[in-house]
Amino acid sequence: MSTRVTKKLVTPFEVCGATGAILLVNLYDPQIATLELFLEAVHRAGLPFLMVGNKLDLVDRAVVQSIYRELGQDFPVMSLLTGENVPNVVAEIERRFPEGARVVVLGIFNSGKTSLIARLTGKDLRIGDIPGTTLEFEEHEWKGRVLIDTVGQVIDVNRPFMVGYDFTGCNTPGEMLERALRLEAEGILSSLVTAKTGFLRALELIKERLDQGGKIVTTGAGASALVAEEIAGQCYETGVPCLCITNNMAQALPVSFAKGTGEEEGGLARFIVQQVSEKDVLIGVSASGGTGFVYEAVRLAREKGALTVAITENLDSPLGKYAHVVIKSNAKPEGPSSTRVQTAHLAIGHALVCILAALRGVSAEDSIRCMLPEKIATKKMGIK
Ligand SMILES: Nc1nc2c(ncn2[C@@H]2O[C@H](COP(=O)(O)OP(=O)(O)O)[C@@H](O)[C@H]2O)c(=O)[nH]1
Ligand SMILES: [Mg+2]
Repeated sequence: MSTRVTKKLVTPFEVCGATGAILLVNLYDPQIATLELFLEAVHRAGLPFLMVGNKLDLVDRAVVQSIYRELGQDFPVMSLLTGENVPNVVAEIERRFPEGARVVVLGIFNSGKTSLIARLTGKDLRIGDIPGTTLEFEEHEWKGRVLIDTVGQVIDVNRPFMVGYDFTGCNTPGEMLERALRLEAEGILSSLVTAKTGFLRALELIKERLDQGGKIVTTGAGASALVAEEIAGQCYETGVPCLCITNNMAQALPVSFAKGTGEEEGGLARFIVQQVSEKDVLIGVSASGGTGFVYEAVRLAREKGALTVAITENLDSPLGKYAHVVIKSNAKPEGPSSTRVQTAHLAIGHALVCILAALRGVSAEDSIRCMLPEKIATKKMGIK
């Protein structure tokens, strides 16, 4: 895996002619696996670099210590929002990278790369919490140096296969199959730690809502729509009242007449929330946490008094921010590959529904009753 990822990252280093790198760590959602790959790439490229933690305002010292432990090193931490320790970090950047340096600013999305460059240069740059706000390399002059802003997800576009699995070293389809299934399984297992607290909390709160007569509504787009449908399907099979509304079938929904059904449609979010009462639970699924109608529906449902649960890989995203409870997967080492994330989300969804069923005392027989095919006598053709 490292070889491919190094290539993925080294290529842009070459393209932008970097002579140094700043690696920003989002202390609130560090995504250690991705950081390790960034680190490895920087080392392989032989670039002098400085790692800096940002968003110190959102975490306590114990979290910082555990990130140090996981990454095997200490580094300065700051908050670009409150300004805490920023002057020291700026001085360190100046010391580490001499005049004439071309410094590439790396880090996952939302770690504050653009915010740091804006802070240093005093420029008014486009900053946002939606993944993909910065999409191109952008150069900014700063005290005789050049700071290069990057995308949180750096991909070697010269490679034919930029999503999915890394088949480096696999010679046969059989080996590829083994690699693929192992990667999928790893994605599920590495989600255990990040998902557990949110999962248990969500379970408890959802059970409460169901006991009080509420229902579950699930939503998502694209592959996450499939996850949302699967959760709803499993709910049905275990006797939990559940509805799934995604943008896939939205053309058939009343909302399509008036408001549109795209991922960015507020009308779709409002339509979903119309079906959610304050007694209900809305589960929003989004790998990135940045799918428009999904996080907006969650925000509105929460306003309405419903319980809102997010299943996402990215805690530091609009969906992560708006949901009462976040079940965070940790399946994605890097890149836009979403196979592992979807698989992990499916596993989390299955676990959620099955554990709920177990806690509510649903027996195998009850469940089979929900699944039994049943024919209903119907009128004969032509008889009115
Ligand atoms: N709480 C908090 N938010 C921050 C901090 N620094 C940046 N942000 C916010 O994080 C989001 C992402 O920032 P941005 O600079 O666009 O990140 P990038 O994707 O790495 O370029 C924005 O909403 C910023 O306002 C910080 O220190 N604390
Ligand atoms: Mg940016």
